[in-house]
Amino acid sequence: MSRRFAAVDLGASSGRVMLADLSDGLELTEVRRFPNEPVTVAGRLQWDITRLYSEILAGLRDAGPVSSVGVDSWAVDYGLLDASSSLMGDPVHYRDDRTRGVAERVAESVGAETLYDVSGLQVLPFNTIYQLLADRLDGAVTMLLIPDLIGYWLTGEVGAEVTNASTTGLLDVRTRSWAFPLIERLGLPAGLFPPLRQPGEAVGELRGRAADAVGWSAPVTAVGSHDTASAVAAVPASGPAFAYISCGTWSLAGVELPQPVLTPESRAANFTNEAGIDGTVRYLRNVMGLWLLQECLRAWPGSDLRELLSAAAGERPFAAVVNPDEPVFLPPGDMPARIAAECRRTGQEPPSSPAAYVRCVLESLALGHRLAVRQAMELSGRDVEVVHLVGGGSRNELLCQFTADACGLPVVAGPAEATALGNVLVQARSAGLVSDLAEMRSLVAASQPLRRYEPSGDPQVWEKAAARLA
Ligand code: LFR
Repeated sequence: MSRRFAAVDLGASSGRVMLADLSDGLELTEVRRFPNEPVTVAGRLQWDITRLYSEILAGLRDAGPVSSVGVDSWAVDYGLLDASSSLMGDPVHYRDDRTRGVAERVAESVGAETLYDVSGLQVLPFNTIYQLLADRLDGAVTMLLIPDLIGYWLTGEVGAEVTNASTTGLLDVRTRSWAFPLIERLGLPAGLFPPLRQPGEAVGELRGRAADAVGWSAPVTAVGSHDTASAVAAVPASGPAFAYISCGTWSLAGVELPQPVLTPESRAANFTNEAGIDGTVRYLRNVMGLWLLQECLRAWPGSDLRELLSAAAGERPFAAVVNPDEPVFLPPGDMPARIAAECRRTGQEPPSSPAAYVRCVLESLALGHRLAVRQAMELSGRDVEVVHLVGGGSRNELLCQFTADACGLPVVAGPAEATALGNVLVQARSAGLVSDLAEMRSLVAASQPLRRYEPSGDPQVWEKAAARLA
């Protein structure tokens, strides 16, 4: 058996097929990277899923034969299959506004406490539960979350991988099975929800037209198919006293726990208990993340991120800060204009140049990281000595340093490709090459470049800035 594994990793702004070789340590190479550009069709923001699928096939073909393939993506979104197992339409993007008001209605009818007690999930307007209630489900026979849909097209096998299923709001946080009493109470058809599978289990064999297009076949293995679950699995921590920030389009900031935290305080702070691999709980909150920066860059065509970041380092500290999690920042659109409006609303002068906007975004995000890490520690009682910042954001030196300063804790940055690493390591474990989560993490620590940032400067200035957002 070869020691090569392929990871299909779909992010909200780009997808990639990565190849890992575990013959001698752990070597990861990028085989193919492709943009993920949502399309608005008849006023609805959608994922171009067939385009993504053809990129995946091309990437797998380029990767050459492997021992196994794993697929992960962003969470909550899904495709619906009809009675002939055809996709009923492109999956709708979680940033589409069709769920407006749905979460409030469900909280009124079922009770916010009940929902949290069943699923342990933070309320985000786009959770699958609210999307399903906003959709027309007539004719729908099966709901497949994005990685499960890709897995179905590759193998013909239907199922729901549990880490991603935990982001639907319809999985029982205690039993990790579908919450059928809640599903029925909401009037959702129970048959929509396919059997659950665990990370590490077989999905099926790459076959039919998919195998023809790829030119070889291999087993597809279920991984932590929620990208954040894979990223957390690859955090290069050596003991339990760590927090993590999986920083890309979103910053997912929290701690790893053996048990969920379902207290009223945890619900009030909108902390989530998502399923991690091996029964762990990803106790975290979504912070708006680099989306703020990505959308600024989209508004400034021709701008150069490297130049902006080095100019931002010289801008005046804390000239303006915003709460990164304001719901106005969620949809796509003119981000600088929304940041300016938010500054005015909170009595601050808006930034006056792109570099000043970038400074504002990075300081605001670091404040978001600080709050989420501190609350995760307080609400869970977990001691934290170090913050692991993984994902694409780990390449952003200014953000890493601000995060260390804001949290008052050392930040270990990297790996940038934590998600793909977590994906392949779960496959490698199923192949018997790695023993457990601890060994997976030490393999990452030993093989990937990491950089440590010590907290610097006067902690008071972050304290004061945080107070401005309170
Ligand atoms: C990160 C992520 C988050 C989820 C968001 C939407 O890529 O998966 O964990 O809340 O995207 O699906």
